[in-house]
Amino acid sequence: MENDNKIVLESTSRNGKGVGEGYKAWLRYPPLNLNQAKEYASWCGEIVIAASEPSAVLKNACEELANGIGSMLGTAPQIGGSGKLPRFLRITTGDLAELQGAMETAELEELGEEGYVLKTVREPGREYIAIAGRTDRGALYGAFHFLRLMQTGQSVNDLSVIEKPAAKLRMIDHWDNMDGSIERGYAGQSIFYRNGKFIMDRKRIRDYARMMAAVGLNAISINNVNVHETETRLITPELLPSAAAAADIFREYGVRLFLSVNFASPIPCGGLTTADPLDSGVRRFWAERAADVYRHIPDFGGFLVKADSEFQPGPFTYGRDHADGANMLAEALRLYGGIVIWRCFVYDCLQDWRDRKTDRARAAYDHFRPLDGKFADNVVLQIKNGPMDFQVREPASPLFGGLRQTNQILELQITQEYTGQQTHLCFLVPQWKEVLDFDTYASGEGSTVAKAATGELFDRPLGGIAGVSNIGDDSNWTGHLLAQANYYGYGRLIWRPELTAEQIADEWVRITFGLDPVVVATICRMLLDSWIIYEKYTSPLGVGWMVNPGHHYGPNVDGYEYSKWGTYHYADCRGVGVDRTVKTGTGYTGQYHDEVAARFEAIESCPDELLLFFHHVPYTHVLKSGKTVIQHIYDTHFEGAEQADKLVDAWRGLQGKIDEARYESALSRLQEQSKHAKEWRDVVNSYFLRKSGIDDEQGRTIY
Ligand code: GCV
Repeated sequence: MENDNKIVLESTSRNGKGVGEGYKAWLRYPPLNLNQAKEYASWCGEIVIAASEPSAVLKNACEELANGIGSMLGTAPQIGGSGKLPRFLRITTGDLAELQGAMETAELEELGEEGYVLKTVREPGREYIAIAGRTDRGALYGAFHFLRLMQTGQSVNDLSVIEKPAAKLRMIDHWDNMDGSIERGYAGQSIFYRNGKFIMDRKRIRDYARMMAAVGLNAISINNVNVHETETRLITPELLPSAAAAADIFREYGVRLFLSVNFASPIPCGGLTTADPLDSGVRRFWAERAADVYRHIPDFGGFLVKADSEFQPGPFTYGRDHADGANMLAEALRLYGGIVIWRCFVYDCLQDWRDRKTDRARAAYDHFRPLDGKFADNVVLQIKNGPMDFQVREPASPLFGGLRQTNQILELQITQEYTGQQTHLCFLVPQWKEVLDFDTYASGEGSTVAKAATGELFDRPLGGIAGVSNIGDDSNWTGHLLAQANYYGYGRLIWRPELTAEQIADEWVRITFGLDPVVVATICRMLLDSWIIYEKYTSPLGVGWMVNPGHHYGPNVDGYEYSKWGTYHYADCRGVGVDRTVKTGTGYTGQYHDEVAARFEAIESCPDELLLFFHHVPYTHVLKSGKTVIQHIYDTHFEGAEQADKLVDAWRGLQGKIDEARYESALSRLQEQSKHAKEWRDVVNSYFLRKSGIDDEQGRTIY
């Protein structure tokens, strides 16, 4: 096989904003030390391809291996040899018959379309490491797994690995607009668009596709769910060729392309006067658009839809419900194997504070639970992890476990809208793990969100996880260098939800910064502590918000309290928190299954960290920790700001152990965080001192 696809991972960005190691992210492959290199070199002289007509995906798998190994060992293996060396790598796809006997047959049968095997096979006269998948995508993921072992310094002499992803759909949602901006983006501008057009920076998109494949992601939606005028035309002949060109790049790394669509498209794009889902002209419009999309992108994934949410159009305008809307689109896509991903982020965003019964947290469940069983088989409901909106701490959405006959996808937010906007360090994997492990009790104990989202719990044909991207055209992709860990960690976690946050952090740090034990230990600690540190100096005890409306950065305790968007904490001189109990509040706790409902309903059993999410309590209420609510607020805010300071010190301790550009770039973000954490501390503490009139027991400075 020719090296016709040679990958050169240059450290450049389209706008020339920077060059550096940051661009290479988890595809850095720096030279390895001699000891490690020796072991790997004995296996890596040759890559034998056991496939007669290697697909583009398989060719890329080989290229990744060759380039990664070449960069780490100094010599690239020969691709497409015939196994003349006593040891070699053998990449293969197909029925895996050759591994039967060496591996359990039942396990091999379970591999599915994307699983793979890494196996050291010893035969008389030759030894090889088999990197094998049923499909070329499986082999690609296997190739990246092999590289990961080398990157993290693990032995490959006796491999016997079988892996397959937990979730079928492992998706990234971009909130990129075609003018180049990114809604809730904190890492520069879009890598796809500028001034209403596709940029088609093939190299950057290709590098991005490689990064996705390396962490096992297989689907991408490339435009914002708030679909504006230009983006509405993405499904028309004017823009489809460009979308198809992007799809061509992603396809070669096993990633399917989706588009967010405007529910009202039939009006601006079809010249119709209505977008009523039951109107025959509207149905015809969508059928024609679907046919056209598939002419351009034969493996198109489907439509992602935000409807009747935050002023986006939807079926409500025509007196129809979400099932009518979603099923109409599903019918148009069905013929081609496409799906509709319909978002459940639907709520009344113009609430009135006098109305203590309306509760935004209830909204998704109230809208969608009654429709369970009414959606077509190729519709998937996309549900945000919590009932509100990606706050630093929320309980899991009761829709998980509430929908039994409906496909569902969990939506996480990788971009740090409410968690420090990539200026603050906030490693989100521990938060996501709590979500995935949350027990809904829908079918008794062990009915986790992970099982609900992957379709396992109710044996649904479709399921998965989607994450809102934190990527932009910044030279290091994520703005804050350490925010790369969130993207990486997202991919790894949703492939294998049983991985621990510690394992993922450790892996990312080794891949990104090398194996120096001090570097590994220091950065792992920083990452693993960071979510709790951020939580400490921001909004307390699960109450959320307290940010500046609009851009959502920085403290503003009453920012939403007196705004028409109505997202409340109800702090007054007596107490704080939202009563969401069935007994005296909004009744939200009743949306959970009994075991969970009972735990949240009673103050005694409600976990401290969610107390103010579920209950309105006096400042003198004593937490399980033994502290009063007010003292907890003061203590955590002082501690959090202090710990943010210590993050800077910890990073400074690594000077000289990390290349200067990456060291300096992360340092400046950490310094900014430390300054800003003090602002949070002071604003929140002063607010609650004045509201409650209760002094800090330790007499610290509160303005
Ligand atoms: C894309 C929040 C964000 C919006 C986002 C919305 C959504 O409200 O602030 O920017 O819009 O969630 O998820 O649709």
